Amino acid sequence: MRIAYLVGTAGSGKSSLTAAYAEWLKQNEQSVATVNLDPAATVLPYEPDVDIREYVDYERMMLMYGLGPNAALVASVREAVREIDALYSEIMDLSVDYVLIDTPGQLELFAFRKEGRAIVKGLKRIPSILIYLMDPVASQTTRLFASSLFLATSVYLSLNLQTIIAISKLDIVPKRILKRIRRWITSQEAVEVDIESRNRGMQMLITRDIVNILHDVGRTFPVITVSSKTLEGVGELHGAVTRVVSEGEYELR
Ligand SMILES: Nc1nc2c(ncn2[C@@H]2O[C@H](COP(=O)(O)OP(=O)(O)OP(=O)(O)O)[C@@H](O)[C@H]2O)c(=O)[nH]1
Ligand SMILES: [Mg+2]
Repeated sequence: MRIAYLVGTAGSGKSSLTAAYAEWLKQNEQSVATVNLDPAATVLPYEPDVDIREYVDYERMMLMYGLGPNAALVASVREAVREIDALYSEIMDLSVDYVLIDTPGQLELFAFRKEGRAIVKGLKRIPSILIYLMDPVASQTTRLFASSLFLATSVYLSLNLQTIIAISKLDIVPKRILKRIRRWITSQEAVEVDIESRNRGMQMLITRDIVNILHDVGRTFPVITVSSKTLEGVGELHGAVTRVVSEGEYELR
């Protein structure tokens, strides 16, 4: 059994890719289960096999404790963490090859708070990796790209799981933009030239410094472009998942 967490900013395509990747695995005769970790999800593009909403009631959290939407999310995930052993058993009982875990829209809730880390740690007995969804629409200038790379690296530092970057929405984003983002990830020289020609002053210096520091890390992440609508790139993503999983794991401390 292997776990892939799908993590990314709000609307980056986590739930869609969970559905698409699960469909692709089924088409290719692999056993797969999907897990929804978003307590506030109302409609999902897949039928989750394991669902955090069975463990916690997000609406009740809001009403009972007078919480706002984000505080109620934090409280809900905290409550679910108390049930981590039950969650682990439920996943193990599915006895599938691949478990795809769709994480909450609020990236910081899962990636940077102790509740998210506690879930990853609680399920760490199962070899786990991270698929970081990079939204190409939110990465198309050099400055946005630097922010995206920074965020992907931050998630990696926080969760300490082997990471694959999946650039989403391949079918709707112009090919030239996707090509440019891939080039920025693979060639430090290319990204530096573009940063210097497209920015000025402090913005240019900060963007260049961030990319200089993070480029070597970013290059170690496999980068795949995928469409959850057409399934283009999903086979390549699976190839990267099996490769990365066989390379071993990191310890979450
Ligand atoms: N055309 C196209 N649309 C996509 C793709 N992936 C996601 N979308 C659309 O982008 C929007 C957001 O997708 P979701 O899968 O809900 O994104 P998410 O990251 O789960 O969103 P939150 O959980 O709310 O943060 C939806 O309208 C999807 O239909 C894709 O590959 N192609
Ligand atoms: Mg979602």
